[in-house]
Order: sequence, then C-alpha cells, then structure tokens
Amino acid sequence: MKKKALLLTMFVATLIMLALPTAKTWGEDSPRRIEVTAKKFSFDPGEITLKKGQPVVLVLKSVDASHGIRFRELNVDVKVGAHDTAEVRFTPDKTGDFVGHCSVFCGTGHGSMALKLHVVD
Ligand SMILES: [Cu+2]
Repeated sequence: MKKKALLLTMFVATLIMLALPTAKTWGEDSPRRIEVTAKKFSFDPGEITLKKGQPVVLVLKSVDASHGIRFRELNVDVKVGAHDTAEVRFTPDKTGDFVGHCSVFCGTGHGSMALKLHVVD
C-alpha cells in the first residue's frame, strides 16, 4: 500500500516536471513586445501607449548608428549598438505622459530624438 502511494507520488512529480518548462515558456511569451526603430534622428513609431502595471518588452532596433532611449521617470534606459537590437523589460508603475530621449550622442539631430510614451490605467 505504501509502495503504491510512493509510486503515485513519483508519477505525479514526473508529470509536474514535464509540464514546468512549457509553463515557463508561456510565462516568458506573455509580456507585450513593442518594437521601436531608431534612426538618425527619430524613433518609429514616435509615440506609444502602454497600460499601467502591464509588463512590456521594448525592443529597440537601430538601422544606422548607436542610439538609446531613456525614460528617466520610469527608470528605463536601454542602449543599442549600430545596426543592432536591444531589449528592455519593464512595467510602467505610474500613469501620465513621458518623453524619452536618445541616450547615446548620435550626431547633430540627437537632441531632437524623442519618443512619446503615454501610460494609461
Ligand atoms: Cu542620439
């Protein structure tokens, strides 16, 4: 009787272990991915809207030089190399309108590179 219970426990444990990697993959896929292209001297799209408390992955892709994007109020700063892609995962914890600026000096129009971010409830 005890042996049967032990076997059953092991069987259930094996099932759980087999199911776990799948569950993990699902979890990693859930944050919304937002792709933003950086080029001299703008971001595309230039404006994005996020939901407060909802995790997102910001994927920053550069089609020319090194760029970056920083939202100081949200503690977000990601840099991307020339012709490269970088990701940052974050969860907006406050609502409002924020302006992110390019955080890597990239030339004469660097100061005007901005990405508007709206965080709504
Ligand atoms: Cu720049």
